[in-house]
Amino acid sequence: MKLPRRLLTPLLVVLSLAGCSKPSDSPSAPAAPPARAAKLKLGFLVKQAEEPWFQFEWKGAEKAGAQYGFEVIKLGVPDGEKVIAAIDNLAALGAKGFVICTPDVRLGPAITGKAKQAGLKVVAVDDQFIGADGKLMTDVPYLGMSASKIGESAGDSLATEMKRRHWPLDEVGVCVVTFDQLETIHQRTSGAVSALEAAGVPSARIFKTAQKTQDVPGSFDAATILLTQHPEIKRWLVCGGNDTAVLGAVRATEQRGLTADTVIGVGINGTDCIDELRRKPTGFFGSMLVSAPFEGFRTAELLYRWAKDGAAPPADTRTPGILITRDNFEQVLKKEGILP
Ligand code: FCA
Repeated sequence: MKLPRRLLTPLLVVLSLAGCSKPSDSPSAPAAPPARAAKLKLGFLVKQAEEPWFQFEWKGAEKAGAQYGFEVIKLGVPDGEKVIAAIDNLAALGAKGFVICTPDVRLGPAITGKAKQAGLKVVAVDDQFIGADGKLMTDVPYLGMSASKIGESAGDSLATEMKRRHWPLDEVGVCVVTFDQLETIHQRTSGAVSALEAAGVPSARIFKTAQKTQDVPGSFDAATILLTQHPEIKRWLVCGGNDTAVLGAVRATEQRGLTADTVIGVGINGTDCIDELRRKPTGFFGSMLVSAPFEGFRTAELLYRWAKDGAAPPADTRTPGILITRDNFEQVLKKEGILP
């Protein structure tokens, strides 16, 4: 009879413990069963462990681990030193590779060099490495969102909601919170801008403002500078590279007395705005949801097959996004396995 692995594992543990505890009962006793093969270990390193997006990626990776029988070592790596230390740790633990969303894409060559030395395979998730020549390192398997398309959908959603509310275009400004050092974020915000222009918003009313740090305070500060420069604008559309970029900007509009009636913000990720969408309407109208659990599952699965069977992952995999708003988020997030 073939026992499911779930049942077999505790049984083997019990058998091997029994074997160990009575080694000399009888010289003719059968040898203890061979020790259970150690699980293959894979790292999953993320730049911002505090961001729900990355916690959901970890959940997805652990689901893959449970399904295939490998161990996921989750590590937060907020800076370059932590990345290098994490790779050393993984090597010492006998891991076979890691998935990483790096804290700085320019660390690409250092990460791949160090991983090679340690015999670890690398898959990049979300933020694609930049090589010494300043170009994307397309030789490292990468999985991330379809950034331009998702940005365009965010821009389309803003334009649609603005038109539904019959906002006069000459009262509207667009606040675009950027973080151009990341190509994926650059593509998202550029996509949003193109869609807004295509929907008739004049380029002269579209204003970019750069985050210094990729978090709510970073975008709050960036947006505050912009809002201060344009006191004449009474209605704002807000977009940015992810949910935190839009959340910070919406908080900045509130600081200046603007409300859900005069601000429409659409984020990207869909994981970092759940509490916000549960609140009474705010200027944060919705978000382009991308499946973080799927990204975590798939990258871990690809790395596992590579480490175990030598099956190299595809060079570039992209994931889609869909709009969530206060009307549908509970239902969609449940369907995606993000809410229980
Ligand atoms: C980048 C952003 C994250 C998330 C991810 C898919 O790493 O910083 O918030 O959007 O891409």
